[in-house]
Amino acid sequence: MASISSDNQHRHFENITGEHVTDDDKLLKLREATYRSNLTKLPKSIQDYIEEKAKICQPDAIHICDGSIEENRAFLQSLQKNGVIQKLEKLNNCWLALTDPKDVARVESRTFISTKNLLDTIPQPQHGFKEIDASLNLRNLKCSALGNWMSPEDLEYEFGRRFPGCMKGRTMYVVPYSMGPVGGPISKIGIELTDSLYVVCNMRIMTRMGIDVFEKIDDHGNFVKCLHSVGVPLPTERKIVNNWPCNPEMTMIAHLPEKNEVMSFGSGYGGNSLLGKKCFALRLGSIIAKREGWLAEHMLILGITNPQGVKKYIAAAFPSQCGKTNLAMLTPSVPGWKIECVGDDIAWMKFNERGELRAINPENGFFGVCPGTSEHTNPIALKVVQYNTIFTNVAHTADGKVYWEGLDENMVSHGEHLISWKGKDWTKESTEPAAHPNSRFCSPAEQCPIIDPNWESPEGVPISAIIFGGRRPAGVPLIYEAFNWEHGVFVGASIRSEATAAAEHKGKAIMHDPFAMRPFFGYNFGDYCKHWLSLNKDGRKMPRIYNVNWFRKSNNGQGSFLWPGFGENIRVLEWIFKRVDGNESIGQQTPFGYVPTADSLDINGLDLTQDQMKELLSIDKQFLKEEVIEIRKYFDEYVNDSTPAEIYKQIDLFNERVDKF
Ligand code: GTP
Ligand code: SPV
Ligand code: MN
Repeated sequence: MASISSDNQHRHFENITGEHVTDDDKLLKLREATYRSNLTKLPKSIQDYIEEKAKICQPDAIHICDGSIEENRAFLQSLQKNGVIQKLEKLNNCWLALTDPKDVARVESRTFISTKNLLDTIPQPQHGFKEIDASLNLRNLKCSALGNWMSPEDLEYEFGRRFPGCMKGRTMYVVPYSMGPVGGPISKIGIELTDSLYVVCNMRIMTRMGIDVFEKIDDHGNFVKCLHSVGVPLPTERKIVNNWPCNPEMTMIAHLPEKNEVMSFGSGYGGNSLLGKKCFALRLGSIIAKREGWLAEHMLILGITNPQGVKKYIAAAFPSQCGKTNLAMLTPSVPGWKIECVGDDIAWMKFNERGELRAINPENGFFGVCPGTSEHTNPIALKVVQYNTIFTNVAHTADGKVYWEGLDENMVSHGEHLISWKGKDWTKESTEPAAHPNSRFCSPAEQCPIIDPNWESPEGVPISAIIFGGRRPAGVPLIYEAFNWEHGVFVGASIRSEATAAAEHKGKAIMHDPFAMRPFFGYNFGDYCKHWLSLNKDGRKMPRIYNVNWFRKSNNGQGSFLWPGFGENIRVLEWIFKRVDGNESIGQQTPFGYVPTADSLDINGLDLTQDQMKELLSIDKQFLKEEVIEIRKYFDEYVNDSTPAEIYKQIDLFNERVDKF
């Protein structure tokens, strides 16, 4: 293999102090090679992949990205020149992209896995598959409540009517990247071929992108192959809105686990196009993890230190837009406690030879929800987004600041000139939101002022507790602890949560979202439960499992949030910390699990009455009865024959506890 390496430490992000950065000669020479797209200097397996796909997609040019600051500057300038992004003058090296309003979120209905056997991917639903929606343009797609499947033959057909010639008139960018620290024992490599420069610039923030990745690639192709196109070859008859080419009618996000490949067409947004994230790190990741005996999960990872200086790490899975980034960056309201952030969306976790569960954050940045982020809710995130950030679909001020719902109502009352995500003047009388509900910031993790000192530790941090949760306006208490591992797996498997704007779902229906992974399972959910259950082995320190609900509302779900949330969530983490330390006296048994005994949650200084606290922890027999029925029905109907016996045992035990309650 030709040597393309960089053993020197070069800066990855712009230095806000403006310090001048120089590179050494060796690196400059490597860059020259990549700028000239010198394919023959790349590992053979990559050359073959690029040539194979370039032959089909027929780009005008191929650019092999080196990941340098200089290259990134040139890319941003080009995006600016072409009207894809605009500079936010009041921030430091920050940019705003406004998309075609048809391309604003993940499209779950067009996302699927293609394997030879359907059952490898999804369970057979008891009442058969849903009717296929012809407007999807996805032949014979099998859609279930737990993911979608297509046969390799049908995928070949769908690939054939999308990708040939799809990059005509455009450049194919080759993005080499690592999920996890480059070369780490848990890390994995991907190559994304894309015709979107916006995607390249976001991938550079979200992953470790750069030529040093090439060094880790062997001739057998030990990398995940990711192909992405916005699906608008040039010249085009299509009306391109906001200089954001996309092809919503033909969008598809396909995964081929048997070939370690992802093929994404038609969308430039978030999880549809930044293929290292959901496609690789979760869907393909969960398959690799099962095969190799570890876990790839939709989880944040945080470090928590008590006033005595004792530190633990916790992982937490909440569905999209349910509070992971906020919890990962929490500013404690209780003095003496400290939170440090390892990751805000994805965890790869593996038991080591000492039986400890070790977790890494495979990402390199945050792709965070903007609306609701403020000095009060998440002051840390606000610091992170001050520089080197790409915002998408937020509102802005005429003088180059950002704005979104919840950020700072003074900006509205002081009469700042606001421009909505749709590019229109916006005032508080406007009937549409200023920022899209799924508008996002994309920022480097290293900029987080509370980033954990071990966040890039290749072997990961030790996890003492796993938290599940979701948006449950009624019935589910603020916090409870599972009785044991098997019960904890059942708790994860029965997560339900209100729909959010992270995907195309409309309204606020309570959806099942097991393990917060429903849109991200790479394989049959029944097998996924079996895999989790199989992890409990002698000699392993199994983390305790919890469930939280920050979103309970008064008046049986009809009123306003009962719990203040955000920085006050430290009070719940404190209870968990003490339980993990073996303080059994602060928990009492209920049908859900152990909930805090009266007064064991510190609510000192909170504007919360005893009655409200009672309501937050209250448990209603009628609600429980309906919950048991709903969960059993869900497994019967959608997991069907794939349901492990242990899950039915847990449902029966839950039912018995409810009967006795
Ligand atoms: P994804 O990036 O889509 O996976 O979302 P996420 O799980 O990281 O959610 P995030 O932390 O971005 O929060 C989503 C929304 O929920 C934001 O509008 C937050 O302000 C709001 N939110 C987060 N934590 C809390 C909380 O403790 N209480 C309340 N009431 N709202 C919260
Ligand atoms: C999510 O939806 O869980 C996200 C945003 O984190 S996206 O990257 O679009 O998947
Ligand atoms: Mn997420």
